[in-house]
Amino acid sequence: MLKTVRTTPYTDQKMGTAGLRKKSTIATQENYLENFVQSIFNAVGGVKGQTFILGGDGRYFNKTAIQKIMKMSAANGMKKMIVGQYGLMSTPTSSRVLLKNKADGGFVLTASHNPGGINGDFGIKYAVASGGQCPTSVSDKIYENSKNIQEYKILEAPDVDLSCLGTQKLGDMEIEVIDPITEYVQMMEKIFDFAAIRRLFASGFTFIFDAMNAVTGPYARRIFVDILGAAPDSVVNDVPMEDFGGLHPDPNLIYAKPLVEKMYSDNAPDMGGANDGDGDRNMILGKKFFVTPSDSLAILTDNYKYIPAYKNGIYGVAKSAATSTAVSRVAKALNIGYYEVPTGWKYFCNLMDSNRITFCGEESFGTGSCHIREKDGIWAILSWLNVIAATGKSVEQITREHWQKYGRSYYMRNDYDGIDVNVANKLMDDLEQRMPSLVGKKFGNFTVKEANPFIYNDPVDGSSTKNGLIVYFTDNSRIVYRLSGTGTNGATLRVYLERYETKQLDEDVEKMLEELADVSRQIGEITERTGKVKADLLT
Ligand code: G16
Repeated sequence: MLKTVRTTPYTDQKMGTAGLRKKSTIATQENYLENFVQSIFNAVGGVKGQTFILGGDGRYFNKTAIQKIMKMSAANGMKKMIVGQYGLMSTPTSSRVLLKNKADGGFVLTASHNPGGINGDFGIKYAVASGGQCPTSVSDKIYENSKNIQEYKILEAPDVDLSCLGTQKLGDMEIEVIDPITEYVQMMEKIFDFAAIRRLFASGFTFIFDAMNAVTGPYARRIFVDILGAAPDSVVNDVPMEDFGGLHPDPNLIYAKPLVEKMYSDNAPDMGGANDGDGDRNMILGKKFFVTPSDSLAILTDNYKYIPAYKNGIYGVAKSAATSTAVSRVAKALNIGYYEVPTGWKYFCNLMDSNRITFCGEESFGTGSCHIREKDGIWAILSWLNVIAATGKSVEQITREHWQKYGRSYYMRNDYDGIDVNVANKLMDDLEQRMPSLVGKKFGNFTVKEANPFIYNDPVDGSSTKNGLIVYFTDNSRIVYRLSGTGTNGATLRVYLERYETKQLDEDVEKMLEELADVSRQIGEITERTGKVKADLLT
């Protein structure tokens, strides 16, 4: 039976960098999810007759939310919903399924790399027909709608069984339950040289992949072990759990600690990798060796010809402004297009749709290509495996040869967490005001050459976005300041440090960037304003 439920608005449903992210305790409040979903449907002019994709990373509230969304979609006249078996689907798979079926939209229930569970976070990523996250113009409309919502529609019906593949009905809406892993595998097989990677594993190449108890566990087992022949124990933490088994599913040196320890031990495998909660982020490690996401993008771009899907050439490459400039040097050498965009994968999508770029990536452990409109964690790991299989070189060798050829961007992100939102906003506003007066000033060994807010003018739709503040120094070093758009606990100030060197110097990145980190605190007046003498997290 169709029911119209009266509701009262929540005023905090503004989407961040990628969708809505909230503490689980907030997301599970009465009508909270329902208000948000109905606001989306209202903002896009209704979903009657449309097809949507639905899945999630399996975190707490995933199961309940999926049932609610299916029933609301049916009540709003949707024609068809394609749902992942057991309600699971990674973000990259969702983008693929959306594009393949020419669907009108899609939801991935995830707070990405944020922890899960009752005391963790929940979230919703909303993708549009292009396969990418909804643009700001759409999320603004949804937010306006959410502030005035009075009612939502829902079907009163028993829960849908999502364990069996195939088609069923919910009211008048068709529900197709699919195996998302098969969908994903079919796409990867077309991109990579699976035979070469199979030979690599057969030759004794050792590997470990940490799925962090999140959505990519079953994908990794099927692809790396069952299909490519890696040893069965090379995929760990591969059962998706509602609280990720207490792990923080953010694949970086801090949160993927057990993997990092293994890769830095004497019996380290040849390569290590990890993904985040919803499978769009990745980390790459060699034996006692870490590849920064910025270098990873540059290296994959430089080696595109080894990957079958790209061997005939790539259009160009893009990175977020905060990401190191490593890939810019590769783009120049290859004579391909090069773009710098604001933080947020959605900004790459127009560039892909218009064939301006093939590869893109961000410092926040996101790498991908135009095969979909999201970043793709397993794609990145397979890319490295493919390059290793083709060149016969180790992760470290590939990276060091890259630095020799192009020089090295010593790079690090400093996060100052849990700052009062007003303090953080004022810090950024005041710094922006002070920027012109910084030019020409000397801070220790660093002299400011230029200091501007980063403004992106989209070459396709003409929209303009301001995101972050950049200070350039005369020696080609840079500091980028921006506030995170994905946190759920006060504000996080991110400070990105980069120093470019052509000589082989110290291996200790933290030491190499020590003075620049001090300079970043001085310029941003970080300690005076936040009381923090050091960053809370270095990645
Ligand atoms: C999301 C976006 C990414 C972006 C990241 C930035 O990642 O999809 O494109 O780089 O947020 O996060 P912040 O604003 O906190 O720096 P994900 O993996 O959380 O979806």
